[in-house]
Amino acid sequence: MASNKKLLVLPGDGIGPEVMRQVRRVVDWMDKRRHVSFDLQEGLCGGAAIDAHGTPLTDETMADALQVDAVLFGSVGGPKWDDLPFEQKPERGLLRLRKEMDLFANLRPAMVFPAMADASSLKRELVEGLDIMILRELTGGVYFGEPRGVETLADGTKRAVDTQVYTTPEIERVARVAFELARKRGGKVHSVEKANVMHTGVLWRQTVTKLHEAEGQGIELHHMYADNCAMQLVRYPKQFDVIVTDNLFGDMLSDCAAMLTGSLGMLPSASLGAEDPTTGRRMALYEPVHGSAPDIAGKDIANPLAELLSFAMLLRYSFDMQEDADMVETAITNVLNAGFRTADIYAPGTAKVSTTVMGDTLL
Ligand code: GGG
Repeated sequence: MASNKKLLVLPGDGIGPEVMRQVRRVVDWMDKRRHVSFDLQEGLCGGAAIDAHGTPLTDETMADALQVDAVLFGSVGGPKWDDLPFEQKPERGLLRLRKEMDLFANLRPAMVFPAMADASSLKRELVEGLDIMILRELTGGVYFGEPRGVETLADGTKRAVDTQVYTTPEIERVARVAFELARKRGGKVHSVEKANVMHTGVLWRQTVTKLHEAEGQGIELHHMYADNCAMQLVRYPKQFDVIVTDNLFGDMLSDCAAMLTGSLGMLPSASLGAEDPTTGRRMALYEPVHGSAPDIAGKDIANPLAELLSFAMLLRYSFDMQEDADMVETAITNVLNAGFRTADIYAPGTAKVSTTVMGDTLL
């Protein structure tokens, strides 16, 4: 029977295909046991696409991504492609997807599972029950700003330039998502920038303040410098509910928050575009926060939970399958409660298992 749930799976490089395999097993399980099927196609992105087609993302795969209901992504990159020119590197495939799908809102929840409080880099009492949402602006800022590049000056010196650019509409639309999220959560937003030293930071702060006055009724808004936010995350993380910040600071602060949850291998993400006012359709890509981890690729030791949690977010946000999303998250809670751990979250007294066995146990 044809499914109306069109899904494009892009496992990517390194540990991407290994962790994605465990999601595919859950998809098969759902098909057999819950009679939920997806119109699923798999494609290449990153180094895998460079090897097969000479480009990190073909136009065909880009077109597929634009017409499906959701993309489930793995990870890209690796030393094999380090020497390629910058614009041809594996990461450009992912950045092109984000830009052309206009996925400006990257939701990165950092949640501490009950059984994982002792795996955190902080003391149990500081992280027990922690639930933070980091909202990273994903299609602007220094990752995309022009001019950018490297030039060689007359004296042979090299000069590299990246440009941080933000406009008021770009800031407004992500801040609006932050307020919407906070309204459904703890009602608090920390807007994070460097208004003391960056023009984009000043504009960010002014724009968020103005939007808050107009649309942020009932939301407690705080402004914080990014360096202070990094410190506060490791000092007293429970002060945060929603953190909204730019592309670069969001990348760094969410890795920092990952260690509060025990491992980067535990952090999922959802990248969402704007909702089409007539169809209600919204472009979406889901991926673990972690990269391709080439040092452990092919060893069957990677943690598949961030990819599985990303799949649960996909079920929740793109397919409104709340019960199935709950089921995946509950299964993850249960395997952790039962003491199963991949190497990155292993602690004495727990059972160290491979990627595949973590998938077996979850099923
Ligand atoms: N699953 C995340 C991933 O593969 N990251 C590699 C990458 O391209 N990172 C750049 C970024 O996230 O900004």
